[in-house]
Amino acid sequence: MKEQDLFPLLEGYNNISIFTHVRPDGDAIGSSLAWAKALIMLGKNVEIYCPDVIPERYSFLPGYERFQDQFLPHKKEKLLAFVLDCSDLARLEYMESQMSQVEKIVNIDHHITNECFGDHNLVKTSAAATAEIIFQLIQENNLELDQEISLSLYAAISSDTGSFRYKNTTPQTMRIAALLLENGVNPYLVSEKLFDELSLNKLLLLREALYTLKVDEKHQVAWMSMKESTVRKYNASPAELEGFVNYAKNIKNMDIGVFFYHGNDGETKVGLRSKNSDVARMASYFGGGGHPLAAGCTVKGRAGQVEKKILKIIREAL
Ligand SMILES: [Mn+2]
Repeated sequence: MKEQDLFPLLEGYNNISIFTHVRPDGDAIGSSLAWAKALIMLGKNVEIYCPDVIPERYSFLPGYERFQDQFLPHKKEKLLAFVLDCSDLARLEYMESQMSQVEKIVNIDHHITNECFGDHNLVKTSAAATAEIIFQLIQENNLELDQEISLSLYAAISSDTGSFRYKNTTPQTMRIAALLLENGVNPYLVSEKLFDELSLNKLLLLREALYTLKVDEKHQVAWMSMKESTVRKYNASPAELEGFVNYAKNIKNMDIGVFFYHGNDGETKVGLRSKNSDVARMASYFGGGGHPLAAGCTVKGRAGQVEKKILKIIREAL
């Protein structure tokens, strides 16, 4: 699908649903809010769905309160769905099964592992963030790019590029960011909210995580873990663990950082980050995916056993 093909498609629908992935990041949230606002300004009825709680740190984004975690469409209405920033429909967790109520799915994403599950697929792996593709959609179709949309897009791109520091940051990323700044975005507000501000809970959880830090200097892997019960002890949400894996990855002479989150349901969510190795490939052994340098998977089994299994694959792959 090309950007210009979008408009004829939109003309056939008044009701549009936007979906994004579980454990939503800044790109998932910002892209959804920006695209929703653009469609609302076209006169569409738009709902936004995410099978998870939206972290409070994103509450500065206009429309934050619009996210819903239950998809209950009116049966009679013809529905067009946009699925944003999802490499596959399983990322919508329990909402995946409800997608049968949708007439057409448009899949917009930048993950290299994207399965092209949509009726229309706009997948650009060269884009640093899904928000870059949304920006292009808005521009190519001459839609209005107001200050609210600009803020959401800027936050999304800023989030997926680690504040324009990661390898995915391209000259095009900077050109788009420059245009968004010209539209009145305050870059300090975004970096303060996304990167500097810490809740006390997050800091206390980080202290717990750092106690578990282990390193394998030979294989240049460092890992940390946390149990769901620890998160509950602080009355916190697992979303507060976002970014912890980077502390392991960032250690000098380490290549790969791993974070294990052991849920009470016997499932471990594994976050993988790397400086140089393809961790998406490692995650794919366990049915996961992501980007070469940032990936994840979910593995069933006893906590200790899961950790051993994952570390074994990493050591063998290196
Ligand atoms: Mn993204």
